[in-house]
Amino acid sequence: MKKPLDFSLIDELTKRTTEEVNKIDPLNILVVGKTGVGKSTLINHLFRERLVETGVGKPITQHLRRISKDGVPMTLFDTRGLELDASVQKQVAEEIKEAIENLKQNNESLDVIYYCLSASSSRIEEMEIDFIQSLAKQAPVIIVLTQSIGQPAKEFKMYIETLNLPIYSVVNVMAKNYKISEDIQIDAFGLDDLLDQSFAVLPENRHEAFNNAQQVDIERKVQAAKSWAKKYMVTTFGVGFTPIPFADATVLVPMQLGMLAHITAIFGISLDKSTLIGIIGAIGGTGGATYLGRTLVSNVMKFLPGVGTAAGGAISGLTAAMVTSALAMSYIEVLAIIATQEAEGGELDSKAVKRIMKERFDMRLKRGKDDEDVKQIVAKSDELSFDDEKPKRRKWQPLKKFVKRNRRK
Ligand SMILES: Nc1nc2c(ncn2[C@@H]2O[C@H](COP(=O)(O)OP(=O)(O)O)[C@@H](O)[C@H]2O)c(=O)[nH]1
Ligand SMILES: [Mg+2]
Repeated sequence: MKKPLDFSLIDELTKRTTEEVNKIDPLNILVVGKTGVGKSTLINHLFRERLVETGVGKPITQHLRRISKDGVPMTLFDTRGLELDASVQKQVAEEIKEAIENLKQNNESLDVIYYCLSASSSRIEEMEIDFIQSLAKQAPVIIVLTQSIGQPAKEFKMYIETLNLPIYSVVNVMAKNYKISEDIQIDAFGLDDLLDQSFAVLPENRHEAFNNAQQVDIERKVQAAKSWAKKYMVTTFGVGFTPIPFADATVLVPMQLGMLAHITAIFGISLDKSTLIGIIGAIGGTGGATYLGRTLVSNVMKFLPGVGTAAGGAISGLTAAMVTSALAMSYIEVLAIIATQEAEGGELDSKAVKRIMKERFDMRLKRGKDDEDVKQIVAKSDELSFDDEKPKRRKWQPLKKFVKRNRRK
């Protein structure tokens, strides 16, 4: 009889990813603007997963809706009714004030306000000017000129800048390709600019959440994840790393899972089970930690035949760093491919994901010490070893204990 498939590693990875995302300081964004200006379109293109449709939208007051989604460390507040008469507008303003008070009571804050004006109308009312002025007292305001087309939109931006409003900036945006006729279209633009302005205005401790939620600059996600992963490997496999006998190599697997979970959270992507099965399957299978650990080790021996004998049957810090780095870097590259495809609205081919993961992983293992990322990790680790070693040594204790505790009997 066939053994039932064991997906415990995948479940563990998913669970730990959720824990990692929950550790990120969440972000609160208010999106203001009249109905039809393009708030929903903006949100759906700036952030991943088409939040407006797939997120949980809760009306918190008559004109304010709170949108959030598990796995995305961000809450959006969407307004409605601003196009109605003055009394409704006043009410919207009151409700926003109330919502901000509530956030404060929960030790949260409103981090940025996107005030949307349609560039095609090229008009800003007295009431909106007053409203922007009062909002600016609550949080930094970026004015987003939606559906911006050509010179008139640029001129509208310049006009608003002359008003000397207490805002952070004005940005021209076309969030989604705009079809004028069968063969003429205006390509989407400006979201990258809005992203830059947002990072610039957000406090440092909100950058991680914002980078997780955005889908405009995938390279930025890649850089953040890679940079964390390299630091992690330096501290884990650097000075003081105790070589682990091959037979005990499976103790690396829980650590590596923790690393992948952290990477997934920094990157900001939701992976369904089948995609994860493809990725983990590509590097050695999902059949539990022991199996994966052994496969990883036999992979090392296959690609780096010298390693086994030279290290005396043990995995040195360098070898551990090589395997783990190959795992981390190829994982991040695959996430980038998936995220790009998702942002473009394409379908994900899980077979291709599996193939790419395997290709990248094998390629990095083959490069071994010559891999650029491994070189950086080694260099950084050498730097550390010249420092005062005593306090650093203490850092390795947890890993040593961990290895001991998990050593197979
Ligand atoms: N092509 C294109 N259409 C847009 C854009 N922004 C808004 N629209 C269109 O304008 C209409 C209203 O947009 P919506 O996002 O629902 O506005 P909201 O009421 O402010 O949320 C929809 O038909 C959108 O497709 C854009 O950047 N590009
Ligand atoms: Mg809407």
